[in-house]
Amino acid sequence: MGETIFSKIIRKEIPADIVYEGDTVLAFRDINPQAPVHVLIIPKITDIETAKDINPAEHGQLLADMFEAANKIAKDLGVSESGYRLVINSGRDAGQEVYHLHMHLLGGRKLNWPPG
Ligand code: D5M
Repeated sequence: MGETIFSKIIRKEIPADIVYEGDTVLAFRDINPQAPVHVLIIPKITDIETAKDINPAEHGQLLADMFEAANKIAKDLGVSESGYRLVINSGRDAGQEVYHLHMHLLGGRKLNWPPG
């Protein structure tokens, strides 16, 4: 269950520009960047397809790990002070393309609101 292109990145079967790796979380640059800094932060487990599949009782530590990674990446890539956006596209109307939970970290330019 949950086999996507991101599973192959986790298994290092296809290349990715990895900026962070922990026991539970992997982060790599988006192949189609929408900002100077555009990183995808993903759980290494593959059974959370989208945000609605998150079970806080089961996944609480994993979510904390994802935010810990985001904070570190933002610092490492120089956007922690200027600001950045964390986005989870969930489902069809949000334009989710890859059904493996992922958080976008976008920064390095002034971001518009509301998003398109
Ligand atoms: O975003 C899915 C994102 O995943 C989209 O911005 C492109 C990115 N993507 C797809 N394949 C790759 C690979 N192979 N490397 C890096 N980034 C990739 P969504 O929120 O589902 O719309």
